[in-house]
Amino acid sequence: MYLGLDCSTQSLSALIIDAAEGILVHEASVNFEADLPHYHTRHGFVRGTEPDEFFSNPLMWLEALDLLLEKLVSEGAPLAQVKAISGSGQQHATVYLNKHFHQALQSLDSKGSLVDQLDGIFTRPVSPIWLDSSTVADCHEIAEAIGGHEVAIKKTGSSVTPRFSAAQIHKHARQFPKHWHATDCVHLVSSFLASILSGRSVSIDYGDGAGMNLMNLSGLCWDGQMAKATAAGTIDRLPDLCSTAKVTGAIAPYFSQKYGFQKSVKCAHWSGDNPCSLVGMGVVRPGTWVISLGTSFTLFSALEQPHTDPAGYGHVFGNPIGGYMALSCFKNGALACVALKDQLALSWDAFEQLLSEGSCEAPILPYFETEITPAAAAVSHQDIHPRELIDSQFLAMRHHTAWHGELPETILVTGGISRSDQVCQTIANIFQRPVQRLSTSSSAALGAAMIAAHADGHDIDLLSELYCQPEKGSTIEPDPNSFEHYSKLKTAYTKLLSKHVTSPPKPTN
Ligand code: XUL
Repeated sequence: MYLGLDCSTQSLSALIIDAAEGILVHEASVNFEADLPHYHTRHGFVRGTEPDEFFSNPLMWLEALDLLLEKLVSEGAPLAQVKAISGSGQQHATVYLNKHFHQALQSLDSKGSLVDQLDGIFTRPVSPIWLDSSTVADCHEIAEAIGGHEVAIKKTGSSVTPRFSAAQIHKHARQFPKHWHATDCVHLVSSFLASILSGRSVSIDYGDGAGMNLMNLSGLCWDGQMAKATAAGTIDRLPDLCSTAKVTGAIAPYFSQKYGFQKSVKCAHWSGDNPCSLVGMGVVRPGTWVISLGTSFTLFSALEQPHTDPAGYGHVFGNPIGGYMALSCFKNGALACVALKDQLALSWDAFEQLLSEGSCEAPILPYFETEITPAAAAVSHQDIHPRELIDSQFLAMRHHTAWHGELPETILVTGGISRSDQVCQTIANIFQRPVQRLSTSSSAALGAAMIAAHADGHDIDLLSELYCQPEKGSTIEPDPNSFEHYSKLKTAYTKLLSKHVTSPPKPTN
């Protein structure tokens, strides 16, 4: 059996698969806001004092890990039969660790908790997360130092991007030089939690490493010029890079003694949530697009060779199984839907009902928060109809993902909001392609479990066949009668965009 963990913005989840039987054995989750209220988060994060600053507390992730494993034990999950573990983390967020980190990991005592034993390892009590876009000035400085965004796009697959790790590190080193000086090591959420499980500092994988603006895509190594432009000493503070489905070693004794894992359980590297979802959706080979409808909405596809977005908003990451993936990320995803639902005091059922009745005559700019694709300020919306929001979100997605290339035959959807039939129909109509749901909505955790199985010798194509089949009868066909209506709305959206977003779009956000 194989365990996949997923540390997303809002929760830490576990999924166990039995790869020999091709079945899903157990699922459990800890919700940061509801289950760990003493971290005072809303949706798993807190806001900083500056506009567009978003943080999470890395201790919260550690406490969630103990809590989740306790939960799995109390629910009778077969932890003793797990052979390998991998995981997925929200991308880009950085964890700042001091020199005690290494020793602390080696001397963990299973009688204590992770939080009690590891609260002294950080040089920074918070981690800036992917929602943070308070680093625009830092991006300008980095871009200027390297000779422009085009250089970053060519080297790293992305323009210098505010939510990416390099900009976060630049800002931290600028604001708190002493704390930066005391920092021995910078990890991502994925490599940080992989290190905790392994009992030693492990590598960052190519999938998530590519979301830092620090990894040279073609060389699969840290880029000296990017690191130098980020902050003095960045390169010395970065762990090594490595391919994902490779074993880091055996699980730390803390976990085998406390939660009943075998001592021999293998830990594989973790990756970012989007690279893991690519695996969990069974699209590690080019030709299919996935739309993931989580906290952010993302559209991604596998690539054989890096292929970048000329507008500077899209990204290229590593594919955990080899090769690359293309991704566009819309910050105003599920959070915008929640904001409107709350504003109108609706239940999800009522929201869905209104979607089925309403029509959108003119698109809006669907930015309840500062948007990243395209870089745009929040817009204040009062009394809009859910149909106007949903149509506009997917018109925007269609517009900003043209660089991914030819439309695929089918689009796969995943994530919480994909449970809405109305949303899936809207995607089918706007892209004029059939949309299919897979049977799991936890594609990142499933992808992590599949990576663990693959690292232990299972064939990835076979695993995809076993676990990544569309739900029976889930295909939603596009309505050909909607084509004209959405063609008009697409033109209207492009006009609206050109009025509000300075053109040409600047690759800074
Ligand atoms: C991708 C991105 C988000 C986070 C959210 O670039 O920023 O999808 O990974 O989990």
